[in-house]
Amino acid sequence: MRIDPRVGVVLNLVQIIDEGRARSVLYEASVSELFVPYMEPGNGWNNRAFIDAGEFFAGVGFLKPLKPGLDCPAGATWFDGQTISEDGAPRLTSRLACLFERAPENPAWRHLQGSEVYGRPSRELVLRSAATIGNYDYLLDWRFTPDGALTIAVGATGVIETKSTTMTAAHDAHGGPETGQLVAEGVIGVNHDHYFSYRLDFDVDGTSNSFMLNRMVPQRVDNDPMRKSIWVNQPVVAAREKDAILDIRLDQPSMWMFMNPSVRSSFNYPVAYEVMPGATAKSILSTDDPVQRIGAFSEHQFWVTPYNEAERYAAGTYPTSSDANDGLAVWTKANRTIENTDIVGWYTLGFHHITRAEDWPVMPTMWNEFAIRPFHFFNKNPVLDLPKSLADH
Ligand SMILES: [Cu+2]
Repeated sequence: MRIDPRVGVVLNLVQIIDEGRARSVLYEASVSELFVPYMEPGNGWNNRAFIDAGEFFAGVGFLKPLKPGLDCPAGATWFDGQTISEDGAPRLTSRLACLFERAPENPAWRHLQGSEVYGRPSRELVLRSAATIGNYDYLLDWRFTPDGALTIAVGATGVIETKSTTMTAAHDAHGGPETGQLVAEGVIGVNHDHYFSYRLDFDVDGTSNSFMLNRMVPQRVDNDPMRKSIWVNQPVVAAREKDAILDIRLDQPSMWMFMNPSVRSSFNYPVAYEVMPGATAKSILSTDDPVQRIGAFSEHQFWVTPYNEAERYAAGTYPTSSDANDGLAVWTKANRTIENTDIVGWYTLGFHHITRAEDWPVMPTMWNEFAIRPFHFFNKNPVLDLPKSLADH
């Protein structure tokens, strides 16, 4: 793990020790960019569409120090990090990330057999940092569990952006301003979105990986008095970038997997890691909106690109005053091949935010998350033999 002045915590060489053998999952993973457009036109507001990592890292630093006992347990392991001062000199800042273990009081598995309940308690290793960008605070978690899953979570808190008004009450249930909500007398919380692009450079048991959609397709059943339909799985390997620009579709379900076609499980499946999307938002702004052109990564939930050293930031390397000629939406127009090579996944975690009175004067932390987990990576449940009690850990 390292702390980067632009994108914060970067995980490097994420591996699992599997029966004494180190197996690679991710070469590198981090936040890549943030995009927070406000929904208020007019002078003083029409420029409020923040590309937070690319615009604000210089001189300030993306992460801010964590507070023991509030952000992380006092006994956590703490990490200092370098940021850049305005004259370009490195500056050491304490407690920019913390690492701690917690017992979520959930069984890793359990089963009632006869009159006996068998099972193992789970635990979590949490790597946490906090970004304060202007008015907002974001808690940024990487949560490892012994079953090989990694949950990536964003907790949004802090103070919402507001504008003043002469209003002291909404006109009626449907009324009030269209571009926000009255959250206190004379205070409007302005509507906006939050988008986080996560860059996930998978190396599942090696660098040459493919991206596979395992589609669930309905099928009619003939000549069966009990059934008329089932669904079957139909795996498709994405050959090019445009085959892997994705959004969750409830009516066309599929599982998204990074797999290594050359490494097989005991049952001859390619070893894989699944990306498990969470609830998310995608931008509904016009694609010709100048701010949306720069934050164009927010148009989709998932993208896959071939590894390119120069492609690290979803809105481009220099987003400030950019003419939108760099970033995910531009790179993927080339529709490069992504099969059996070094590939990178880009997940957009987003949410629309219509503010409410409860978000004032400071917003209760709201968590959004997604996860990755092994799929035919192990040959059986990897947490069968966890210690029987947390005290044995
Ligand atoms: Cu918000």
